Amino acid sequence: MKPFDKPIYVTRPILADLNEVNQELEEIWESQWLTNGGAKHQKLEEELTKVLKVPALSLFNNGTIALIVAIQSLRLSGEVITTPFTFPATPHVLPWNDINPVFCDIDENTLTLDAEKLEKAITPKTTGILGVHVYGMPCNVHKIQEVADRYGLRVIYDAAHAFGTEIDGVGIGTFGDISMFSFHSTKLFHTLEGGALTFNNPHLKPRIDLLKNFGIKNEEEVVMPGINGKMNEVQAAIGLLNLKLLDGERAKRHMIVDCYKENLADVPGIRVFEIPEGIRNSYQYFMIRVGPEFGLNRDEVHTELKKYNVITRKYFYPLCSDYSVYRSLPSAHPENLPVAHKIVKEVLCLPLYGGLELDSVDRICEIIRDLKK
Ligand code: T4K
Repeated sequence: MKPFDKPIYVTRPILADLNEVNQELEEIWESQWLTNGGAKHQKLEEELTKVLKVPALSLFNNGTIALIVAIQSLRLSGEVITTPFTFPATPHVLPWNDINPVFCDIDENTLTLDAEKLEKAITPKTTGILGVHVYGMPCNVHKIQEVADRYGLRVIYDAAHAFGTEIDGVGIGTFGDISMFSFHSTKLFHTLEGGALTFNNPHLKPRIDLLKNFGIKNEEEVVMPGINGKMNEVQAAIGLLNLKLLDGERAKRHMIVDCYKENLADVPGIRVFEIPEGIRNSYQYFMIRVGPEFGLNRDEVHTELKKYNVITRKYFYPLCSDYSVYRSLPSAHPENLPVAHKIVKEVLCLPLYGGLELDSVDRICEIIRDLKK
């Protein structure tokens, strides 16, 4: 099998028609209103509230700042329980709020927080739970809420990968107190860089909007120590254009995922990530697990595929609990996180984006099957 002529990356962004982008830019230039809650920003907030099926939403310049603000807005302190199997941004937002992360193990099937192990991690200092819908797979939201209610804890979800994920038709951004979505260029829906918070309690919006704008209430009053988390008009305009491409992109990714599943179903040692019934997939990543029966381990598959110009990613290796900044925390001890330690050696994200030809997917699968021989 010949290598691909050009690298096949794990993802590629959707790109709006340049003429339409120029038209949007002309409107922005004409208005001379570039940021600070302009018309495009307002329109995108309205549109996304509908698309994500949430009661309220606030846009941000990126997902990480949004998550920092989410924690500020609920006044969390002390300790917050989170998952080690995620992108660095998730635990990092805690020390930025002077909070200690407490790592809890993950569930073997969903790879999200193991809700059954949460209670063991709660101490008198715990104020919240920060779950991650990793690869767009929902956390066990009902059980997590039940534990949170029993102990009076707040629940925040990192839904960076979960744009469009739904549980029985209910938008994923409606669970818990606040959810954060990332609109980074690598995401199914993007605004170049960007993000949003969604929440059920409409009273949170004024506080969140103040926090993302330096705490400025009016020309003469600054009422809280806010930050600059504002999305600008160019980002919002790109978002409005990308919304038009969303359904098409989802449909193409759906076909690609089906093609991978069909091709890899009977390869011993390769396990695909199954989305349970009732869950609408976000099609953000296509992850496989490479088990011992495959013969080659995950790292070897990653290296071999690179020789064919297939650039896969080991999201999310290493575990956050293994970063030098967190390693010494008692909860970061590998004995506390056996499932996460096993999973993180097996996961591999294969290329997934609408522009990927089905022929290329077939070829990638053939390369994987050949590696097995
Ligand atoms: N929470 C979770 C669970 C997250 O996954 C993330 C972000 C966040 C929070 C924070 O949200 P933001 O603050 O970012 O809104 C990428 C993204 O930069 C990051 O946003 C994302 N998660 C993470 C999973 O992936 P890298 O370091 O893997 O990116 P990079 O530059 O290696 O890009 C990956 C591939 O994407 C490239 O090989 C090619 C392609 N690509 C990338 C970019 C930037 C393009 O084709 N075009 C592009 O412009 O982190």
